[in-house]
Amino acid sequence: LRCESELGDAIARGQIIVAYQAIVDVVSGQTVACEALARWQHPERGLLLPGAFIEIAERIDLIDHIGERVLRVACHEAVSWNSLIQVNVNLSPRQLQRGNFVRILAEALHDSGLPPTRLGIEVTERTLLDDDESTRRQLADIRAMGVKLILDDFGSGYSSLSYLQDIDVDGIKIDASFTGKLGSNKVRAICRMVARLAMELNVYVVAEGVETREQLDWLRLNGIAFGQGFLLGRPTLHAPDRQAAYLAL
Ligand code: G
Ligand code: G
Ligand code: MN
Ligand code: NA
Repeated sequence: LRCESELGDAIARGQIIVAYQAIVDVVSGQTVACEALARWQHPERGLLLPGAFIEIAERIDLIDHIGERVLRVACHEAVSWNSLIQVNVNLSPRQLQRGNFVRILAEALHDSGLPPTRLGIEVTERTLLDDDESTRRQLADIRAMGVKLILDDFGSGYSSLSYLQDIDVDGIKIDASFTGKLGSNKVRAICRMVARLAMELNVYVVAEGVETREQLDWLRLNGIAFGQGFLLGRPTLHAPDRQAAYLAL
């Protein structure tokens, strides 16, 4: 595929850019954090979403480079924003297999001047599947630096609960597939259970994929403090708005 050979050059040519999507306090509407999302500014095909290239990048072993690029750009841009919100970067499992991620992270923080406490790393259950000593140590090292660790897509895998038992995290993100089905009694029960679990573990919860007013109201009334989704803000190529337009007073 032409895409594959172009992807290597894309990184070198600075065509991998970063969009930011707000993570919002569902009560106040204030943006408290954001998620950095890779975009490929393709010279002919326009702005490409991760669905068009992240899987390819993982397959042909370029995800380390893209991940490092997104990390560096996100740190560099976030340090110049007026607001001091946290910026979360996604980590692909491959990036931990190399064993040098903690050094890359330290460099990105040092070179940008972003305080570690303003950075979050989102890991999925896929990252934790190869449950080896090296993975655990690197995740512990990330937290020891003061960087937040967030379990992404929570509930979508096979052993969400056992991962929570095994590793220490600062936050969890409820997968958008649950948020989209809050009309179901079962899904509401699951989400209330996750809110309770998070409270007892002293971690914060973000519901992903918030698209409707009804979903937002339900989260607010059921102790899920934060939301992310098109209702609260689309990914943008600049700093996210301080206040979700939807909830602006
Ligand atoms: O922006 P969009 O919603 O299309 O992103 C789709 C998915 O691609 C997200 O769920 C996210 O996990 C993944 N993704 C986006 N940017 C990155 C990145 O920089 N690194 C990795 N590993 N995944 C990313
Ligand atoms: O890391 P993760 O793959 O969960 O990233 C979230 C992805 O979901 C982003 O690529 C973003 O563009 C997408 N997304 C964000 N908000 C919404 C939403 O409200 N609805 C839908 N369908 N997708 C969303
Ligand atoms: Mn994510
Ligand atoms: Na997610």
